[in-house]
Amino acid sequence: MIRLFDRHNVRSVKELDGMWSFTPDNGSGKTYSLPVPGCWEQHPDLLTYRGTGTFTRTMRVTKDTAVRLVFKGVSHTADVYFDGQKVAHHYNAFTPFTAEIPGVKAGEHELTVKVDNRFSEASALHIPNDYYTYGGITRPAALEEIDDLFIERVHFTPEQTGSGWKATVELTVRNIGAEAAELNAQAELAGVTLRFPQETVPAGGETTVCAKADFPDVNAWSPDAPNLYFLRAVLRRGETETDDLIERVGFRTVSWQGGRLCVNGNPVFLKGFNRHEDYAAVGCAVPVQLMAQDLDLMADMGANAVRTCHYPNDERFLDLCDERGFLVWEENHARGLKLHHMQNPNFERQCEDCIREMIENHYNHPAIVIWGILNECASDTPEGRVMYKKQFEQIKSLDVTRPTTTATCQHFKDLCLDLPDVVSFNIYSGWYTDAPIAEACEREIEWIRRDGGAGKPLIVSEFGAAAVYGYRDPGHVKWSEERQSDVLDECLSVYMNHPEITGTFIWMFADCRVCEENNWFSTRARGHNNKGVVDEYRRPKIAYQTVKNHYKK
Ligand code: ADA
Repeated sequence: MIRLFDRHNVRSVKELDGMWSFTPDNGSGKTYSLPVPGCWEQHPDLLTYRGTGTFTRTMRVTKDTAVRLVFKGVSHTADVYFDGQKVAHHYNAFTPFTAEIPGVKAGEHELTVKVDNRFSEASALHIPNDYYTYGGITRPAALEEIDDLFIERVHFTPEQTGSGWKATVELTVRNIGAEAAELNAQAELAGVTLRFPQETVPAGGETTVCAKADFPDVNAWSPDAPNLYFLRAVLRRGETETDDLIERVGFRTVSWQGGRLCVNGNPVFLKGFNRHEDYAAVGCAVPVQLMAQDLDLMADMGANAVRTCHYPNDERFLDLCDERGFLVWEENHARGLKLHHMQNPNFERQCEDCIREMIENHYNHPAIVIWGILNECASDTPEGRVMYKKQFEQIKSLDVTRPTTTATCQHFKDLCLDLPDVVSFNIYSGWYTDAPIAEACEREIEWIRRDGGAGKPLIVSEFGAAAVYGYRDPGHVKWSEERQSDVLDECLSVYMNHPEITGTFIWMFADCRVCEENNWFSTRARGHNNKGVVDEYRRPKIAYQTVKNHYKK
């Protein structure tokens, strides 16, 4: 299942989920049958395989047509071949990509995806880290049969007026044919028809057209009432519908003023969790039933927000958040990069691609209320500041309707606090330092206000403590469930009652696997980051109830 709703009535879509053949380049000479979506680490021979390999399958095209291959995530580098011809190259496990092929004949065709999950200079963002970089076609894939003129994307921007809502719909149409084509498009939303200006789309080019309308009678989307509407854009030739795209949207605004984050003008306090896409046995290829369970567990504890640390998430998870009114901080892919990592010659381009792919694809999710970048990177250096600034500017060039942020750990030396709309800080009082939690928080906020963050909403984006599931200790020593619970109890009492804080994101929801390389093994018992309030099987630790006592209030 690629999304939680049908995206087309006209365009034919066949999901490529199922068993593919996989040959790793590990000299074993073996070929496996592996699931897509899936991580190859689920196979006993490949539990720790870091390398390259080739996925293949055949697929049937039903008529002579153009086709579009959709990959929602391949970890981490993909080279895609259609009948032996290279049609796409893509880097980054966490963003979708497509390949369009005109003039395909009806019948059987071969699809080959070469996948690489190695660490090297070619990969600036996937490095040995405090989460695992898996291998495989880890998110769904699909084969679409398309007209040469097709809808690339639709962006919906709502605006609150005195009496109701207005919206702007931008439609981007691509022409992969050999001749210019006339664009004749309209969209339906909440009983209103939006007509787009007629334009000519050049051969091999794309055109964006725009339409606006009033929606006096719709119900707003909010955390308490997550009302969603289908927006269906259609292309026509004469009376015939030649292509369509369905989005699911919500009428809501996000604003940030007076030190608060507001949805539809109403201040919200974000009771959040940091969540990695990771689950025992299935790795990062988390099936939708487990995504739903994660949200059920978070909601059971009283949370209303989730941070997609440290990369863009599977769209089905975002769909679930839209449906449940869960507020999302989504961020680009970068964790703990030092200046020398940021000076990798591929860094800027790979970040730019990631930000563009994230925003273009996720723009319509009402649940997303913050865009984040560069968690705990070199924001304490002048060179780093230039890169932070550029990335914030890129976000604003793609979306002015949401605030930006970055989670800093450069306490008292960050040079970027003036750049984002919301200031967020990661602070591990009670775990990495024994500083009294309230005092450390006060010092931090005083510094933020002084050094560029005055007047901005403030979020504690990470705090917590590790506990090995099942390890109980009457002395509440570090690594025990009791100690984790004590730390979270005190942190939540302080942060949630602080008048200047507008959100708390617990580090973290569930334990996740980490890389062994780069010495992570020495501080990460069991090869896991153990700061989850549930373990990697979602078994609750003592802290589960503690968090509930605070978030459910
Ligand atoms: C950081 C980082 C997280 C995680 C955490 C920890 O703040 O942003 O990814 O590594 O620390 O567990 O120490």
